[in-house]
Amino acid sequence: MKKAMFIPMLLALSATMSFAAPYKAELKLASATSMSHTYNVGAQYFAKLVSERTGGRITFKLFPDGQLGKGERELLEAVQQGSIDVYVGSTGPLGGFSPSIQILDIPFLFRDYGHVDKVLDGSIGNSLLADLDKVQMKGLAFWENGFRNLTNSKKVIKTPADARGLKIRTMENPVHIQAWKTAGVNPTPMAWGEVYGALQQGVIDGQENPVAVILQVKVYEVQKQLALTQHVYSPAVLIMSARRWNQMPKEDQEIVLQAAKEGAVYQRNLGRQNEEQMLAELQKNGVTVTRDVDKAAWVAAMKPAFDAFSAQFGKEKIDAILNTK
Ligand code: EAX
Repeated sequence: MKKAMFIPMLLALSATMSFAAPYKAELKLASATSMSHTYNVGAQYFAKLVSERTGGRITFKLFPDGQLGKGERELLEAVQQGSIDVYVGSTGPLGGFSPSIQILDIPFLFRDYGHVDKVLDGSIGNSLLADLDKVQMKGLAFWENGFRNLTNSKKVIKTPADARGLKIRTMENPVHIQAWKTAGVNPTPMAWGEVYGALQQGVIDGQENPVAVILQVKVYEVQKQLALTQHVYSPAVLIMSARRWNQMPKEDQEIVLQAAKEGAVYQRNLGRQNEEQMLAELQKNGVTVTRDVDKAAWVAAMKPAFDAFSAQFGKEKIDAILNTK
């Protein structure tokens, strides 16, 4: 080929090839709980997978302890607006953004962890995550908060009658609020960042959370009675802002999604495999753990809420969850 032709062809070729720099970003990942809590131990594992699989192009900076928002509702607002890139936390306030997810908050809906995994990792869970696309969020995967248990500063609690009249903090979640009302308790919805102080000052008598939160976020320092009511399963979720998600090339989106799923298995097991050890730790810190809770009495006490929300979400949807084997 004549030299005179070669140069213009090379220039034309280089002009057509895209030399865009590979996508690179450090993403802000926020939560309301401590760095030692399963959310952030899981988030470090997730971040490691993504960084390794993108050759270090995509990394994460973790902001635990509500540094970027005093409660999970505020953090979710920030993810929706795109000022936080990734949220890891409970689905408690998420119903205020995507109502369909509140079906998961119905008391005594889930039998055990096996039932939880089949529902959340199957078509029902996938559909609930897909609903988040409508509210500028990309639901990456369900992680786990756990089965919620009741703590208080006053007395041993075995039955709803023991808890009658106590002021119990709940998440900002109408299903939980209704459930506690029907159980004869005074529910006080409150952002997580305000709970420790309110318990310390005696503004509220108790709160309810999974064992991992009670230990790893030091609730035991201000609550010495723990009743293993397991009255509701509390999912967690890893959510990316749609703004950030849409910036990512497809291959990076796939890497992030796969790491979120692998992170879900790892993070769920952190709470499940260590629950007995965490309970022993709580007892060492002066907590009285009541295991012989009258479960049937709690199911009966919260049943009006269960029935009310079955009507609201549709009996067929509830049955689809109950009948998942
Ligand atoms: O997600 O607000 C709550 O009680 C949540 O369970 C806690 O922040 C962990």
